[in-house]
Amino acid sequence: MAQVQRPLVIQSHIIRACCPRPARRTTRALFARGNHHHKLHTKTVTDNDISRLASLPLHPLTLADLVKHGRPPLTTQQLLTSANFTLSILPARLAHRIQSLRNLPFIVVSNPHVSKIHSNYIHSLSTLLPWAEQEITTLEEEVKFTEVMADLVQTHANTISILARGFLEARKYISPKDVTRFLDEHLRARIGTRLIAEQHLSLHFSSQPHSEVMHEQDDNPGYIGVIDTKLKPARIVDHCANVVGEICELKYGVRPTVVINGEPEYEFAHIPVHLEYIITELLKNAFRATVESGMERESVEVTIAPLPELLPESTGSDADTISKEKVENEDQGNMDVASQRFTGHTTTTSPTADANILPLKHSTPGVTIRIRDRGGGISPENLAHIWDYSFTTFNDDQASSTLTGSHSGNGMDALNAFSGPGGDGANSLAGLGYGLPLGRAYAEYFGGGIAVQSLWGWGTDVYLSLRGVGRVEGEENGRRR
Ligand code: ADP
Ligand code: K
Ligand code: MG
Repeated sequence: MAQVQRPLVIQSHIIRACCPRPARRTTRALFARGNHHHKLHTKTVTDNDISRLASLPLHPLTLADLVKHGRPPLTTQQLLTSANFTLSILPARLAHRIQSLRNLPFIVVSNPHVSKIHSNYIHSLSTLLPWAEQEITTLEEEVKFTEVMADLVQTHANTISILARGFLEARKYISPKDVTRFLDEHLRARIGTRLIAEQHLSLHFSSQPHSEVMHEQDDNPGYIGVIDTKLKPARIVDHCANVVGEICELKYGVRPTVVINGEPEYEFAHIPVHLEYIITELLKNAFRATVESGMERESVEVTIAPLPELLPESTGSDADTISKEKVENEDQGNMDVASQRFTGHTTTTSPTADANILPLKHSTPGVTIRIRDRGGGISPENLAHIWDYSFTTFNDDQASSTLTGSHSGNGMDALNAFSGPGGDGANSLAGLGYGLPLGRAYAEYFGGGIAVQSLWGWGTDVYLSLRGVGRVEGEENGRRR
C-alpha cells in the first residue's frame, strides 16, 4: 500500500493541538481557539439524536486500540481505517456525556459554567452528526474529518477548570460526594474521548511526509501517535521533579531533593502526558508536605519497581504481542487481580470506575512507582476525604498551620493556575483539590491505580501502578512499511 504522498494542507495551527510533547507545550499558545469553527459543517442536534446515540453500547477503549492501526507513517488505507474507527466511537460517547450533564440538578446545570460545558458537547456532536451516516473513503474526507477532531480537542481543552468553577459556585446545591460521583464519571469518559481524537490527529500528522511533526518523531521513533513505546518513567519523574521544584522554590524558598532508585532504566509503552500529569500532582503533594513540616533535609524517594515477571528479558516472546483478536477476547474480570498484584496493596478503586476500562489479560508490561515522603502523613479525618474533588487542606494565608481540610478552600485562586493534560500551565503547588482524584482517574483508565498509605506523624507512601501495552506488532522490524 502506498504511503500518503501529499503536501500538508491543514493549517499549521491545527498541528499545535496534536503533536506530541515537548513541541506541543511550547506551541500550544499559538493554537488560537475558534479559528476554524466557522468552516466546519454542522447539523442541528435533536433530543432524538441524543437518546438514540446514548442508547448505543460504548466501545471499551484499550491501549491496544490506539496502536492497532500501525506505526506512523500510516498508509492511506490505515489512515482511513483510523478515521472510521474514531468516527464509529465518538458520537455515542458525546451523547452519553450530554445525558449525564442533563441529569444533574436543574439549578446546577443552569450555572453558566456548567451550561457552557453542555453547549460545548452539543457543538461537538453537531460537527460529528454530518459524518455519522457515512464512511470516510477518501483522503480529502479524512482531512476534513481531522479538522473536526482538532476542533473537538480544542473546544474541550479547558473543561476541567470550567467545571471546577461551576461546581464551586453551585456547591450550596450539590453535595461533595455527588460532585465527586459526577466528575469521576465525566472526567474519566473525557480521558478516553480526548485520547481517541488526539490519537487520530497525531497519526494523521505524523503520516505527512513534510510535516514538522514527522521530524520530531524521527528523533523519537518510539512514538505511535500519543503513545511512547519506549517511555522511561524515571525520565518523567526527573523532569517533573524539576518543574515542581521550581514552583516550590518560588512559593517557599526551598525545595526538597528527589532520589530515584529501583530500576531507573525500565521502559514501557504508555502515554507520556498522562504519566506526567499524575507524577506532577503526586510530587506537588509530597513536596508541599515535606516543606510545610520543615523536613526538606529528607529527600523524597521515588522507587521504580517493574512487575517481576515482566523484566526486560521475559518480554521477548510472541505471547506478549497484542493482536486484535486477543484484545477482543479480553474480559473485564482481571482488573482487580491485576491492580492488587501491581501494588501488593489493595488499590483504592472508586465506585464509579469507568466501564471503559478493559485491561489486557496476559502479561503486559507494568510498573509500580512508589513516592515516599517524610512530610508528616495525613490525619485520619482528612484521609477520608482526599479522593473528593475540591477537598484540600491548602490555604494560602496560613500555609504552615494546622492543616484543617475543607471542600471549598481557596479554589478560585488555584483555578487560575489549573493544570492537566490538555489544560493550561501549572503554577501552583496545591489548592484545587483535584490532584489525587484526577490522577487516579488517569491511572485507572488503563487498569492501573493509586494507593495512599499514610503514616500519620511521619510521612506518606503513594503507590502509582501502571500497566502498558504489550509489544506492538511489527516493532522488531522498525517502522512498518
Ligand atoms: P490539593 O493538593 O490541591 O490539596 P490533592 O487531591 O492533591 O489536592 O490532595 C488532597 C489533600 O490530601 C491535600 O490537601 C493534603 O491534605 C492531602 N495529601 C495528599 N498527599 C499528601 C502527602 N504526600 N502528604 C500529606 N498530605 C497529603
Ligand atoms: K482532593
Ligand atoms: Mg495536590
